[in-house]
Amino acid sequence: MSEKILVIGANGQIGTELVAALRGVYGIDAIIASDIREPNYPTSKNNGPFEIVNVLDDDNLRKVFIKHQPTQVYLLAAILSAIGEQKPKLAWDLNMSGLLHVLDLAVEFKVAKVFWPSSIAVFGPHSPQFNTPQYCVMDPNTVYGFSKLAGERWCEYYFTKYGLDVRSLRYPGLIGWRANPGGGTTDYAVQIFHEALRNGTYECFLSANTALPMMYMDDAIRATLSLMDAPPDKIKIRSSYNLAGISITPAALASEIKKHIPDFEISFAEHDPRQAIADSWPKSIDDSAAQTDWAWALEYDLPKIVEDMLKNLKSII
Ligand code: AKB
Repeated sequence: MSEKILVIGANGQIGTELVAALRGVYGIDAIIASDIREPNYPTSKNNGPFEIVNVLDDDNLRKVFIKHQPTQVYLLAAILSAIGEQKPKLAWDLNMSGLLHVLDLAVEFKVAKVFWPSSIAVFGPHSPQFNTPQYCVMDPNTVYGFSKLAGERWCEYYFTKYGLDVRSLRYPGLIGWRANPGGGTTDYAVQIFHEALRNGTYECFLSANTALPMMYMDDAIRATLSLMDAPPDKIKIRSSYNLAGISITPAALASEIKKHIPDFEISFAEHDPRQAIADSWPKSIDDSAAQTDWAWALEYDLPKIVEDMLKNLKSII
């Protein structure tokens, strides 16, 4: 069967990279990129079919499904943790209604596979902080976090009730050079590279020893494609899989950057609201279920991430 893959939220940090990766696998015309705005990162690889899509507008979304009859849908449009706290109702509405619109249309149009990203934000202050297991107490206290947790329950429900093949990953903070993150708590881990190269200094909004699970974008894209390629019987978890990455603090990231830019200086802001969000999240994650079920294996450690980020960013900054 020839694939038609609709990527909703294609202009974001993940979408930009995912569209390029999918076009590399399936061909340019098989991937329909879509977003609420025209693309921000018009790289040559990303040029191809594009639609303006507002996931809150059911009619608009339906027209795109009718026109392209997608065989797979990746729904990436979301409001992240930090912006979600500034616009709680909008974050809930976009993250929840957007998902439900897509799940309903996917059932109606008999879409073969759906991908929807969850996050480490589904965990909360009473979840185990170290090596956080797949199943444990979950009491997220951000709108983003509990919208993702509710979304996971909906995904599992659509799989069980309607047989929809929906798959999901709990992404850690993602570090990539091709596109910037927008409005998350882990954004510092991308900003730090830009500022180190531009100014040689960076004021971090999280404290020096705030450990969070982080992953290089190349690993995140590979995880996404291998989850989506796995035979359905290998996908034992239909809510969302833990994905660990590596546990990184701002201090450790800065000291690795200093190995390449010896004059780089980091300072730390006091009283940033994102600190409380970071403190409520796990410091490290157990992703043994992903390793067992669909053979997940991480490639990028901290030195490799820093080397690759600096090499690539230098060529575009
Ligand atoms: C955020 O910081 O909000 C996101 C996430 C961890 O899901 N990057």
